[in-house]
Amino acid sequence: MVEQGTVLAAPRAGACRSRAGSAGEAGACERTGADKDAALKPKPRRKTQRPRLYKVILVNDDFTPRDFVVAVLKAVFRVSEDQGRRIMMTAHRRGVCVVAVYTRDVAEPKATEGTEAGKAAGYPLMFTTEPEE
Ligand code: TYC
Repeated sequence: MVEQGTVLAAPRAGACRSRAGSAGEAGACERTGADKDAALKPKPRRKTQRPRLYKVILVNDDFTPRDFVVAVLKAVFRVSEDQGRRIMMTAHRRGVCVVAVYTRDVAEPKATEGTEAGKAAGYPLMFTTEPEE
C-alpha cells in the first residue's frame, strides 16, 4: 500500500518545475516535438521486485576425484563435459568456483543435491550458496 502523499518518483530531468501560481503563464514551460511527448508520458515504474539471486559455489577439496566432480556438475547443473571440466579445474586451482546463479528456491536444493552426491559416494565434495550483491 502506498500512503497518500507519498512521492513515488522525483520529477525527471527536463520536467517543468515552475513555481506554484505560474500555471497559465504564457511560455512558462514550452516544449516541442519528442520532448513534449516524453513529458506527458509517465516513466513506467516496476510493479514487482526482481528476486534476489544466489550463486552456487563449488569448493575444492583434496579427496574427491576430478571425474566425479565433473559427473556431479553435469548431472545436477546440466553443464556440458567441457564446462564441467572448466568449472572443476577453476575450483581445483583457485579454491572455489561459481557454478551458476539461481533464485534461492533453486540454488539451495541444487547445492544440497551436489553435496549429498559426494557424501553418498564417500567424498567431502561441497557446494555452498551465497546471495549476489
Ligand atoms: N582437488 C581434487 C583433486 O585433485 C579435485 C576437485 C576439484 C575436488 C574441485 C573438488 O570442488 C572440487 N582430486
